[in-house]
Amino acid sequence: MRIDRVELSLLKLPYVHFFETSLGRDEEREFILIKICFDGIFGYGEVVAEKDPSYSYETTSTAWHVLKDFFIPLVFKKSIFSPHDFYREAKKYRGHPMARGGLELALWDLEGKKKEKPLWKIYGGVRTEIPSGVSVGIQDSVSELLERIHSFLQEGYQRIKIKIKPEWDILLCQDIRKKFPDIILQADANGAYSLDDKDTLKKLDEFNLLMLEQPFPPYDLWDHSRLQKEMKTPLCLDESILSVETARKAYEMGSCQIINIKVGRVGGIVEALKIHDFCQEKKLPVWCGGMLESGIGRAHNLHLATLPNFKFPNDLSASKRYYAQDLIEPPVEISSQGTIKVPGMPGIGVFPQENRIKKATLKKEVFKLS
Ligand code: OSB
Ligand code: MG
Repeated sequence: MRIDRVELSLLKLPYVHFFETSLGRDEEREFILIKICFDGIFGYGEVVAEKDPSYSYETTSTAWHVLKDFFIPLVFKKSIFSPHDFYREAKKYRGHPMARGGLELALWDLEGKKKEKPLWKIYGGVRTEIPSGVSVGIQDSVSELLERIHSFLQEGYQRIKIKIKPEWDILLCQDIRKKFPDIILQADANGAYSLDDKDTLKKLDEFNLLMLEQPFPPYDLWDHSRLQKEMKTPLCLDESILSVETARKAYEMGSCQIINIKVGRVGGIVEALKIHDFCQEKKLPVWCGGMLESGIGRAHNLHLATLPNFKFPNDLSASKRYYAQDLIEPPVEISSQGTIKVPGMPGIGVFPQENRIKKATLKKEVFKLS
């Protein structure tokens, strides 16, 4: 039996509230969904590349191109095709982790459905509820941000992550700590600073942050290690960690004390598991980051976050935090304790709603076994 059909769809979903980071403001998300068909079973994956090359160099257009011309032809080549086969075969191409990661996710969903097991059991997960945090973007005013934090805390989120950038950092943390002295708080700069800002960044030590995420640009492990030596607050790397190899270098250089694992950024589950295992061995805790995914990508993330070395609340929030109507049923919901239940059905364990997908689709292309 062979994989006989792969569908790529470009979707657009409006956010319920704009999302702003040091990289800019977005009102909607454009992303690619992948559906793989095999023997009457369907596997779904989500490509987290965005419309613009700001968080990463990848875009929805580059991902479409490399999927169509390079990665999809690989899955038609062999009769049995597991996610591990794909990981191995796709290694002959460089880069484009989000494109390859999205396709690998669809293969994992298929694998879980073939084996009639939820993915978390296949990955070796150890929990069925995931501690949930929320990432709160930059707002038009401090008071609006404080209000949003208040309402997310009411909903049960265990920790708040704020986005910072030069001039939206120290005073902001002072205001937040004045109003919420004891909450679990962390900050993410998405690479907005440089070593010239060292004195400002060191002032963040006053605010008892759980961690400071990605102060410097992605390709800057060395400067992160210099900063970490002078800061008490643990640094966490997001954009910088592209593979288990970069994780090892970051560890050896002392560039961070915590790693944010995003499946898309590292090119799929196989690589994410390697990073998880390496970090566990080195006693470097990890947590699961998000890219404002639809419920399909979010469900995949939930399964990954069941692994034992995921030690902090994750950027895994309820469907309604992002979208008025998610693409899946049931929607992702948060409990009053700030946790999310891991879906128990086979594969990703949630049901993509084809009518909603169709409504959000801008373009679609179907590839068949020839
Ligand atoms: O840096 O973690 C980030 C969203 C898009 C791109 C980068 C990041 C984020 C988030 C949101 O912080 C995380 C989420 O809730 O999905
Ligand atoms: Mg981040």
